Amino acid sequence: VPRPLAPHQTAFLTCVLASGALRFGDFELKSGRRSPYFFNAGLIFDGDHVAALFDAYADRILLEPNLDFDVIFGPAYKGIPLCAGVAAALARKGRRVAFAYNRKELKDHGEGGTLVGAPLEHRNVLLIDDVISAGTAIREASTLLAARGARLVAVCVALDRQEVTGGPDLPPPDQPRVSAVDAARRDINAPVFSILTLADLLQFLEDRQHHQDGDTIQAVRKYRDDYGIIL
Ligand code: OMP
Repeated sequence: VPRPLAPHQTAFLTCVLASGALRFGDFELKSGRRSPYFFNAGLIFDGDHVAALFDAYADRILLEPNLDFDVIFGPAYKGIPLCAGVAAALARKGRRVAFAYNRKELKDHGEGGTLVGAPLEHRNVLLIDDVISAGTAIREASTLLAARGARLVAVCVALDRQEVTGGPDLPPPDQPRVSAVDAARRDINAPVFSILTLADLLQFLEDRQHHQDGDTIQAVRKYRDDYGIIL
């Protein structure tokens, strides 16, 4: 049953399409899968687009019930502007939280650590990231947080690609499909939620079919059928 997209989802889609961060074509993913769509959050660099992106994260986070966190953590590099921007957007909406991020390179002088921003030990932390496919990126970030004594409360990503576990080969038809997000959720022991899922994206493309060419929609549908969790 199709459900209408929420205002923050429509705002996010408008932003990622206008900025060119969401593209259709032929892309190779980290997993080796070839995808007809790709979300590159690094292409959202205009002030108005990035403001819309931060607001969309903040609105989605505020929709999540019983989310008890005091720090937003953004893994380097793309998570660095994200955690600051989303913390600022949340403050404007009346929710005050701190932010922190990591450095990828080790510093042997100055502040001496690989973390910048709010202290994480014994703090309730919300991890934010751009995309989840296989869950590798959020597993790595969760390991880093655990090493710092942080309590990971939840993960918020912009786009959940809703993929099955496994590599580039098509999942064997005779075996049950395992959702990569569910597997990651179990490993990190925290819920994962998103601004937009692949199902939402497909619904949006289908609803405004006169704007999007039919071949693109077909290709995204085929990708969902090939590598998606059963919806
Ligand atoms: P996983 O680590 O497999 O969950 O994939 C997430 C990462 O894949 C992102 O942080 C990106 O580095 C990259 N990625 C995108 O940025 N956009 C996409 O649409 C797909 C991927 C990807 O390679 O799967």
